[in-house]
Amino acid sequence: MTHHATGPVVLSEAVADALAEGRPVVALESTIISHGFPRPRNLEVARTFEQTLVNEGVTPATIAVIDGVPHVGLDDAQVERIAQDESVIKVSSRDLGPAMVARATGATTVAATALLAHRAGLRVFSTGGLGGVHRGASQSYDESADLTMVARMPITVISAGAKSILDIPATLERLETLGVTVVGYRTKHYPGFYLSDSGYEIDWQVDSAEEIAGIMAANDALGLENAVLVANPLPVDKQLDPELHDRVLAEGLAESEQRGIHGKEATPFLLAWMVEHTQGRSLEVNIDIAVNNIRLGGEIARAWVGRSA
Ligand code: PSU
Ligand code: MN
Repeated sequence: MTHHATGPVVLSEAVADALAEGRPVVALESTIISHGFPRPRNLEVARTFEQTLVNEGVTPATIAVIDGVPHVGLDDAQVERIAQDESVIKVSSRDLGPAMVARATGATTVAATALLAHRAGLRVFSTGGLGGVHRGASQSYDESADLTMVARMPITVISAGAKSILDIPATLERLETLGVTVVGYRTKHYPGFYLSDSGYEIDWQVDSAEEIAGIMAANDALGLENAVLVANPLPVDKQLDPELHDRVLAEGLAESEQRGIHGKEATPFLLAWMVEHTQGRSLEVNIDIAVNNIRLGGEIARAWVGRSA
């Protein structure tokens, strides 16, 4: 593969060409692949994510650190490695420097992906659920670096809200403090990841990809450098059964507290707990969430390049 470097960041040929020709590109993170979904299903899922974009004429840019080099756009062998190699580490933005020096291979979180996507010149990034403030954070101080990073990166991030394993109202308060633009796609109800509605309201509703591209342009024109967070709920008939969700999540939170799970293990532990104790139903919902966000990301990326054309 021909490589195109922007500083230390290497772009795949497909991504570099799409950018040069003004075609739409959507960034995808890789922690969701390595640490969010169980093996071996995660490889099929990673391919589905990319194919969803390709089918709509959008270039996927899956982002990861391979042997110490940050890559924007992976080839098949690199996607396989992220999905299959158990030694792949979880890399947040603060881990990028050490991972590069150690020549490590790591999957990037929302924080690290947003940073690398921005450095590569991408404007749209789809994920499943954003990291946020963990429950009990007033004691543990556990708050995802996703929040502070999206406050600093002018990129549009499509998610189904913050993961319901988190403290949602606290996360919304932090997003407000940090000056992150939050809009609901066709709703004012902030979604709850596995659930279509977290029970909390947001101020702005947008109804089209064009409207979102307009908000991006308006923020740019003002010199704002924060992300636009697009909260995209799953349709109610596709959400996880709320009763099952609440029960299994409560058990998982108690278990993680008892085992003293913390730091970067907290989110993967709770996601895996949900998969195991919902007999895999949370996994199917998580895939639907991500695909739904990737589709919308594709539409927004198209609207964005359409504006500047
Ligand atoms: N969304 C998913 N599954 C995931 C994640 C997001 O559907 O596994 C990952 C993202 O990479 C996000 C990370 O950045 O969880 C948050 O981890 P932490 O809470 O440790 O910051
Ligand atoms: Mn954390």
